[in-house]
Amino acid sequence: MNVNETAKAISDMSIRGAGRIARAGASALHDFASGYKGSDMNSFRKDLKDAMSMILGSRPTAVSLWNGVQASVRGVDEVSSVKDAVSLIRSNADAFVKASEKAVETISRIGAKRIRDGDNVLTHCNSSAAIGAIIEAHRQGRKIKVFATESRPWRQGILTVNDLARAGVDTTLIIDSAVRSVMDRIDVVMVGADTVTAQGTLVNKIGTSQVALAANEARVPFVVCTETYKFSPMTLFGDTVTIEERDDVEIVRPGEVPSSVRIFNPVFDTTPAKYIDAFVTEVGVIHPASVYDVIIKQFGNKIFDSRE
Ligand code: RI2
Repeated sequence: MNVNETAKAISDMSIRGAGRIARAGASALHDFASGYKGSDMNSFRKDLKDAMSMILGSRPTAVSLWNGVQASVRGVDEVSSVKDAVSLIRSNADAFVKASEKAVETISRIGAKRIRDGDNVLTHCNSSAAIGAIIEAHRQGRKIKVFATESRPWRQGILTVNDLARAGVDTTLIIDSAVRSVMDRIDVVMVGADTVTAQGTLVNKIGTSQVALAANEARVPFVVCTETYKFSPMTLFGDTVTIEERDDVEIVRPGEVPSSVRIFNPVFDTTPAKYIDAFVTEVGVIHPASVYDVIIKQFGNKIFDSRE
C-alpha cells in the first residue's frame, strides 16, 4: 500500500490498533523506498520527509507509529546514495515488522502466566497484545471466562468478542458502563496500550482509566500488555501525549441533538502509574517505575538523534 493510501486507512481507522498502525507505517515506507525512481539524494530526502510526515499525521496519539517510522529510517542520514537509502529502509522496515510480530507472540506467552485456572478476565477495546495473552492462557488449558467491553463509539469490543469466541474462549460482551457491575467477579484486568510515558502513565482507549479505577477499588490487578515500541521517548523530555479527538458523527446522528450542544469525543485517556500493577512487555514484566529505564536502554542515544 502506498503512503497516501496507508495514511488514509490509518486515519479512517480501516487499519487500527497501535501495533498494526506501526507495522502499516513501516510497510508504507518500505513500499515508498522500493518504488522510488529518482537517484538524487536531496530529492529523496525531501520526498522521504514528506512521506514520514504524511504517515505521522494520520493519527496523533499512539507513539508506536512514530517509533515504527523512526525505526524504518534509522541510519538513512549516514548513507550517500539513493540505492543505499532504499535498501536500508527496506531492511529496517522489514526488521521492525518482524520484531513487532514477534513481540506480540512473546507478550502472549508471558501475559498468559498472569491468568490462572478459573480466572475471570476483563478486557477493554481490542488489543492484539492483551487478546494474545488471554487466548494463550486458554490454549494452555486454563478454564477462563472473559468479559469484554463494547468500547463505544467504534465498538472494537465486537472485534474482541469475535477473536475470543473464534478461539473457543468463554466470552461475555458488556456495555462500557457495566464495568463496575461485573468487577466483583473479575480476577484480573488485561488491556493494551497506545502509548506509555516515561513516568509509567498509560494512554489507552477512552474508558481505560475508569476500568482501572474500578479495578483499584475492588483490589483487582490491572495488567497492561504492551510492546516496548509503545513507550514514548519524547515524554522523557517533558512532551505531553496528544489525545486524539474525533468527529461528532461518531457519537450522534445529524439532527439528533440541538446544534447548541457541544460534542466532546476524545479517543484515549490516561491512567496514572499508581493504578497499574504491571506492564507485560517482550522484555519481561515491568513495574511502571521501570519504564524510564527501559526507554533509556531501548532507545539510548537514538532519542537525541531523532530529536535534532
Ligand atoms: P494493540 C487501540 O486503539 C486500543 O486502544 C488498543 O488498546 C490499542 O490500540 C493497542 O492495540 P485504536 O486504534 O496494538 O482502536 O495491542 O484507537 O493491538
